[in-house]
Amino acid sequence: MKRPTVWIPRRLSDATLERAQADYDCIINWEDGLSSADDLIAMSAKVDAVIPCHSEHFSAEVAAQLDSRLKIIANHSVGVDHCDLPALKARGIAVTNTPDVLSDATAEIAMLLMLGAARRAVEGDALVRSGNWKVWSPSFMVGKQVTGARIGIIGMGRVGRAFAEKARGFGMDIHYYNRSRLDPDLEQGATYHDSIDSVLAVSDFLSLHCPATPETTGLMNADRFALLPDGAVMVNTARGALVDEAALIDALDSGKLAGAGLDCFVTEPGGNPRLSAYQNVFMLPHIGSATVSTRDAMGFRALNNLDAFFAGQTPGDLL
Ligand code: 8YV
Repeated sequence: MKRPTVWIPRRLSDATLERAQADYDCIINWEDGLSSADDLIAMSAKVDAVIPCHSEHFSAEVAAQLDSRLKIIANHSVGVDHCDLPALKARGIAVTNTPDVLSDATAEIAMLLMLGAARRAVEGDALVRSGNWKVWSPSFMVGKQVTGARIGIIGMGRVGRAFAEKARGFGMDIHYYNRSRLDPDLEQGATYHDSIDSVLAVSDFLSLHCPATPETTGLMNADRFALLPDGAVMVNTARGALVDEAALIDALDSGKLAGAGLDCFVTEPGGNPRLSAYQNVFMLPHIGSATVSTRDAMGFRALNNLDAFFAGQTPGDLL
């Protein structure tokens, strides 16, 4: 039987590409550039499957124009807000994602951002690096301690729970909002709040871990920032769409927020140039899952889904 043809539009890990090429006829975008909607549509006539990242947008408009040859979109991501699932389903195209395997890497980046924002890492690094560190004083660069502080987590899925585990190790008092309360074995003593507003009121630190959906877009708006304790620190490793960036900047200007740690932005790639002026904002370019072991695990999980699909089975991560 002829091997299925798989399009890999981004430069996945070496181990992933090696395995993909061993098992499939692959078309690999070695240049790693972004693909336009027209590219996605054109490629769909040449391949049976695609392994995209969150950077390839399968909108309803694209879905309607995909060639019927394309049978499965095996995402190399846990988030699938770049895929219009109902539209793809209507076209009979299977869609999978890669949950679990990136939870720890993403939680580590959330921890880094939280500590960096709390302890003024951008400011301190710039001072030493520029050669302008001329004085030291006990009243100098005093930050905010996480130990014993309250952390509010919005979205207690896999990444939210991995982050909670790390925050627990730092002695934080964990509060969370989730659509449904977790079982005690998953909750691990964290305090459940049945509304976002309620968890915000106790969030000395806040970390966002929910998917971007029409319901969560702009979740952190001016009204919500106002509910935080004064001098809170917000971390976002989920999706830029969750935060109204103009409201975030207002909250930084007013001192409502002492700082923020951001791995994702409304505009990606690129970020928000207005935020560059704020040394109390620690920013990274969407690298939450960017570790060698996690990239391999994501690629392998996507390939496992493809293998199951082409073996006539239901892929483990079918959405
Ligand atoms: C990935 C992510 O780097 O998995 C996700 O949803 O946002 C990131 O961790 C990216 O999507 C890779 O495709």
